[in-house]
Amino acid sequence: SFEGVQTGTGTGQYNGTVPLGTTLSGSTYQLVDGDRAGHRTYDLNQGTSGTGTLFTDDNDVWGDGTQSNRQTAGVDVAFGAAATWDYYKDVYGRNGIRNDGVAAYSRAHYGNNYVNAFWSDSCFCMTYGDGSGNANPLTALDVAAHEMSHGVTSATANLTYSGESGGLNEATSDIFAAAVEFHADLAADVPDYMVGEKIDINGDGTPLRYMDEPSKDGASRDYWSSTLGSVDVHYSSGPANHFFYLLSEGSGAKTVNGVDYDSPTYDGRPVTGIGIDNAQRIWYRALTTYMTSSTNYAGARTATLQAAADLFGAYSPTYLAVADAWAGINVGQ
Ligand code: ASN
Ligand code: ZN
Repeated sequence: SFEGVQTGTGTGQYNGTVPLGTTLSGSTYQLVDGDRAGHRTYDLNQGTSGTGTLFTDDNDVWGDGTQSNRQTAGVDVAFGAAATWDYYKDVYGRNGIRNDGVAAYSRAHYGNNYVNAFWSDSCFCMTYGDGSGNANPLTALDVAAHEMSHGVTSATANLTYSGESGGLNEATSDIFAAAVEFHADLAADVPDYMVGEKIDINGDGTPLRYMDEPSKDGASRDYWSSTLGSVDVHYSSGPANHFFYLLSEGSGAKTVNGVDYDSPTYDGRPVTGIGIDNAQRIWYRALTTYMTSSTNYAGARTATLQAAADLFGAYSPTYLAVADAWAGINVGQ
């Protein structure tokens, strides 16, 4: 074969067997995605700084689905970055996290027993731990999409990471994590309205967060209240995640892709869903056009109504559904 952009094949722990953008340099394939601005994926080899070593391979067949194969985590995070890049490109015409055509990079195998993943503006990179016992890596598609979307939020509304704006920042990452799952539509990771359902972070098979009824995690809020800004941003995200679920699928009992949801509303009044395709467009336009660093829940309502008016018309059924979904979480009723 020729030097340059290649399409490899990888088997991840969570994503199944997926195509990978790779680059052939001499006789060695590198996990460098030439189709997506050269996004690079590194093996930190349990280190906690620098970039470790670039993942390389001699036959462009990567990972085997087991965590003991070091490439497996690399496959999942490289695919997650590619799927998220493609989501923003395909749905919004966004050319990378900053819309400047520049790729971030990914680092897998961070530290030991590190049960988290994170985005960093300073390195413009994503980092993934291997989880408890280095056996449950935080490398699933929704985790990658969540972290990469923190970069998009930083580059756009730049929602301050505390108080109500912090909850909206976290919710934005959860919303696009779900949207990326639906866009990628993997057989191995069937799209859902849960976050972290593949990584068994609680050790009992439950997800990290639920969007239909966030309080099912035992900590997240379902509804806005005046004390919302004083809880951790991963819990004050709950009402906005709940808004997004209500707007997408509507209130009450519903089965989506085999998962049963039962989403309540604050005052018991029903909300009719508009579908996730329209709901995600409204959130994206609100985030990138109207929200600012200090936007709170009331401001997010205004921003999404403006976005819905732009996209679907003021007082259109879609616009009115946005108002109903905010009322469903006790905002602006
Ligand atoms: N995984 C977490 C998040 O993206 C990391 C953090 O709390 N900063 O929110
Ligand atoms: Zn986050």
